[in-house]
Amino acid sequence: MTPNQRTIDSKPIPFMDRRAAIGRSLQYAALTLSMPTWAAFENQSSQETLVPFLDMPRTRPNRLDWEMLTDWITPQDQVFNVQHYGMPEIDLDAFRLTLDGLVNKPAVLGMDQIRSMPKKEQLMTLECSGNGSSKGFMDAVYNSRWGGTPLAPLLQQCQPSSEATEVVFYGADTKEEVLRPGTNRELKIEVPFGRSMTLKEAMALPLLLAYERNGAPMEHRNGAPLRLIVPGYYGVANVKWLTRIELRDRRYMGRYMARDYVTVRAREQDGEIIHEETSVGRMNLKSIIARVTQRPLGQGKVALRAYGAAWGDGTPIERVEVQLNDGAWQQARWDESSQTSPYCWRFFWMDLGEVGPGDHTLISRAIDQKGRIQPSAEDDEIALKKTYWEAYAQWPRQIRIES
Ligand SMILES: Nc1nc2c(c(=O)[nH]1)N[C@H]1C(S)=C(S)[C@@H](COP(=O)(O)O)O[C@H]1N2
Ligand SMILES: [Mo]
Repeated sequence: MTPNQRTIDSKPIPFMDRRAAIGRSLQYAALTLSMPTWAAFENQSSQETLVPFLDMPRTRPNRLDWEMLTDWITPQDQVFNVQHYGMPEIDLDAFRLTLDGLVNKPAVLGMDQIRSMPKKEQLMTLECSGNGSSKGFMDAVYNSRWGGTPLAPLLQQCQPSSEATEVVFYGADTKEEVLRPGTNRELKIEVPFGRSMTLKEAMALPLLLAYERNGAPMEHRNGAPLRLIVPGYYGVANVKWLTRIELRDRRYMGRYMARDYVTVRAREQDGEIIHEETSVGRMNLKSIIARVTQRPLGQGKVALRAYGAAWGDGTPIERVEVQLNDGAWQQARWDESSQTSPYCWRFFWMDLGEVGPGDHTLISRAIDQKGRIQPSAEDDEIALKKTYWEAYAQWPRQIRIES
């Protein structure tokens, strides 16, 4: 396996101890002048310096660097990758997309044909549903302008038969899966990575067959030559190296639809605990504080400011609130430099006023137009969730102001 073929690393990343964090704050102090700015902050002060988080893992290549976040569209060198079956080798000349199954007009399309179809751009924040499940896995999210052709008209051209209810998307990456391992019913099957949705959903969502990211040809690691883009859904639905779209009349139960990326939640009903298992699909409302800065006020006091991002399933986010220590929730301001698009994150910022030396905790929560509030780790919605997928709880950030 080459380093590129590694799937996400589930081992915890070593965390900085206190001394290292202080060392880092000194290192940042020296970097003051080059600290990135978010364009909209009219009143951003040149005296602002970064207050490093005490619990932030080291920045890794090809991952989002929250504290240095500047761009609304994530630069390619901060884009993470997940591929459960490794990266497939693809012969670009021989590459074809097949649309078959319960359609009256199956199609086999080369990339030239796909590129000659009507082009559309779709802005979308893509997040792995495991992102936020631990301190070591907080950086698997990125925002892009995807370019490609909409799927719905193409499906229509293939004339789905009246029995078709399900659309399955397969990647070129395959692996041997073992069912009922270690039993006398053990079964080994070679399967492609696959995900599905109902035909109704596939026609209603603005799905895109994408071949560009940010106006440039998409990179192989992001799914080139062709990937599915599913606005409002977690990363797993966005099948890379898309080679086949199959229509059928029964549910697809592949590993990443039905056995893995399954969320288990407990719920009490009539005094009994019921466990619900659902396939990871639509994204949840989420926000995070990305960066905290301080500005000296004299006599050991500083003024704190927090910057962050909020995103969800496409429902407009009404507001983000920030809490300092055990204080009241205060409404943050939107960063007007970042665009607004329903399927993308929005950047926010908030002045938190004056604080003294010591440790402080900052938390953010998003609230959407349906009235949903991003839950805390203690709320049943999260506390009774048994699996780590869909990690959208409020995330407390710890900082230390040195005396
Ligand atoms: N073909 C294929 N597509 C895939 C996967 C995969 O393993 N194979 N992983 C999915 C998961 S779990 C995530 S989070 C996203 C990551 O997309 P990226 O590598 O472009 O960041 O790809 C999705 N698409
Ligand atoms: Mo993922």
